Amino acid sequence: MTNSPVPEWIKVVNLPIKADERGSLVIAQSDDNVPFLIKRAFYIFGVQENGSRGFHAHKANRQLLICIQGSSLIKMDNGTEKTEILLNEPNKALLVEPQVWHSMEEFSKDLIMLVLASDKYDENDYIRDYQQFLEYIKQK
Ligand code: T46
Repeated sequence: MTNSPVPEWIKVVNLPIKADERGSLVIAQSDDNVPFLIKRAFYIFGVQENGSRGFHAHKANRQLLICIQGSSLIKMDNGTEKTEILLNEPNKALLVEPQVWHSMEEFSKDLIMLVLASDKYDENDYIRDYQQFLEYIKQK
């Protein structure tokens, strides 16, 4: 599944890299390669090998996930279809849209995952129960 074609409801963005003898620089810019205004950034590190996080959906918040170091298999479920994308390049970004149940799994030990978000943190934006998620999207 990991290398199968990306379904149309999933967007993978290859962020531009500027590389020279000093090293590499990757650019993420609102309304350019990030399709929302970035209001928040957070990152995840110090994970257990093969560990996982997430297992929720957002009501409105949009996010771009980037494994700037290491790798993780991102599993997504829109209530009808499920898919998974391996993030394993520091410039490969995955757009996780609202109302998509997602989990980040199979962490490499050296993982550093950067997340750019369209909204400030609001716990009321989270749906953390899968049955409630299915009910929520049915009402939409
Ligand atoms: C997501 C995936 C990709 C805050 O107080 N502010 C924040 O901005 C964030 C992101 C989290 N928190 C608190 C909420 C929890 O008490 O930090 C704790 C850990 O958050 P959570 O269990 O939601 O972490 P993950 O890794 O399961 O999910 C995170 C994001 O929360 C979520 O939006 O989509 O990364």
